[in-house]
Amino acid sequence: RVEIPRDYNAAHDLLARNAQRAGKTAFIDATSGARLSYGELAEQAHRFANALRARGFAPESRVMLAMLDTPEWPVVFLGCILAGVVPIAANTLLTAKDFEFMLRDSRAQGLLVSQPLLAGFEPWLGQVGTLRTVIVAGADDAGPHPTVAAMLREAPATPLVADTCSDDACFWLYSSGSTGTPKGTVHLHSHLVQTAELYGRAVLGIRESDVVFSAAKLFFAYGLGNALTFPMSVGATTVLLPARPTPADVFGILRQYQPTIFYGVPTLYAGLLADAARPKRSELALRVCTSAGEALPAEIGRKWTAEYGCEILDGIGSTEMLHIFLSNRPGQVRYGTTGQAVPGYELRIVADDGRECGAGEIGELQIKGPSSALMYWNNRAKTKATFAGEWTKSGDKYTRDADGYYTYGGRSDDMLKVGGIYVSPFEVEASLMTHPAVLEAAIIGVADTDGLIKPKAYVVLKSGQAATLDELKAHVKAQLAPYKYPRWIEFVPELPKTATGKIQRFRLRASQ
Ligand code: 3SK
Repeated sequence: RVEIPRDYNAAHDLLARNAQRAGKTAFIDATSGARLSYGELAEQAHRFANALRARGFAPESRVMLAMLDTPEWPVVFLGCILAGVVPIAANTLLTAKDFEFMLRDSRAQGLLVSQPLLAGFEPWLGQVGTLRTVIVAGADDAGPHPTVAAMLREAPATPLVADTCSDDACFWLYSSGSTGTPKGTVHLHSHLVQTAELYGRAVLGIRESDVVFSAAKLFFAYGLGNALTFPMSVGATTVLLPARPTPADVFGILRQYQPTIFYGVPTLYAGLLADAARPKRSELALRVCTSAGEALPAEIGRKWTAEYGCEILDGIGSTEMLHIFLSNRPGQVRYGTTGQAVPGYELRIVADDGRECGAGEIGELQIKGPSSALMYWNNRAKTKATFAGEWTKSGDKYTRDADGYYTYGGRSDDMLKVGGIYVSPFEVEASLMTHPAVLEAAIIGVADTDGLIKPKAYVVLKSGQAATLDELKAHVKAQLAPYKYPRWIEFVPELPKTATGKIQRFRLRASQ
């Protein structure tokens, strides 16, 4: 456990750690090639903090970020925290409906949105009464809206650090809910640096000379640690990519910028290994790779190590715990397992009757550690169900062997993880059922040929109605975030149900 002083501001700490590295590159935009040094980052973050104050954003007010990964992202995130304003990093892949919900739920007074995303927000933003200011990133002029660039020009660089303490709310992330309703997960000032020290430094061994690239975006807890907290905690350099990474993008970055740490997800590793134009080992500088989001199939890990001579440290974290608490370690990797507890976190596996499981027995993984979120905003029932005193329930089933290695055994609920992102079956089912030909639908996760989970739909059509598979897929794609649509659809005469009418998804899973 890392000791953090009572009077503490997380952004100030991360910037102060690099005060002697003013000339060193902190962030590189892989698309434009633009670089931001640690000195520029500190100056711009303070300017942005002053600009927020000048516009009336008081400490503890909230601002939502719907921003692409560019060097402006850390400037505004850290600037908010310096000002005591609480940034809410939101998934830019979500729909207008999701954003409207999150803005109303959080009562954010400001929205920071990247110029290319603005058009999707404008038609409905006026209806969110609590939102006072929309600030546009990645633009010099955004018509009626102020821009980050103009705010930085106009505000002084005078150091501004709000009077915060280590237990104050620092930032939020929205975690996907099992009903499809996102939950505002409140993290404290002490949490960023805890994850950097316990996982970034102690497991990854991140150091000043590292160059890092994360396929997971900064708005994910995984990406935030990978690409902002960990590199800033030691003065390393981060390459950012605004777009969703294709294998060609990733290999382009690995070749051009020579990252030493690459943070991926299993689906992407499978895509990279299948890329006929993949580089040779000698063209890259990788020393360690990580995987999270969903269990890494052992075969993908073995193939990657054989090809690139570098291990993938498969681990698991959560939005609630902020980063990885269970992971393989360099030199001790056992593919097919999620590794061992990250020192600083305690793990236990609990059976359905509340008993702690012994070796080899399956149960729910629970975590105790210093980065556990304070609560879900405005959601007492779900807060109580997840944060049980010092222990946080993961909703994941695990077994532990006699050596302390943990193996994933599925979810405790019906949620699936697709490409590392939670998908609620209820949300996809509800979307399918808005199609005029669909009577009922059930979604389960099914492994593709690489062993990676994707949504599969079982659909009951209304009597006398017809629909094609492509039509139903397109219907869901038009309503939900793109990764949520069912890759396979099977028409069935009826769904298996309990006596009280609940869909028995476990019976559909067993029929696979
Ligand atoms: O999905 C994960 O395993 C994960 C890892 C780090 C941080 C957050 C998450 C959800």
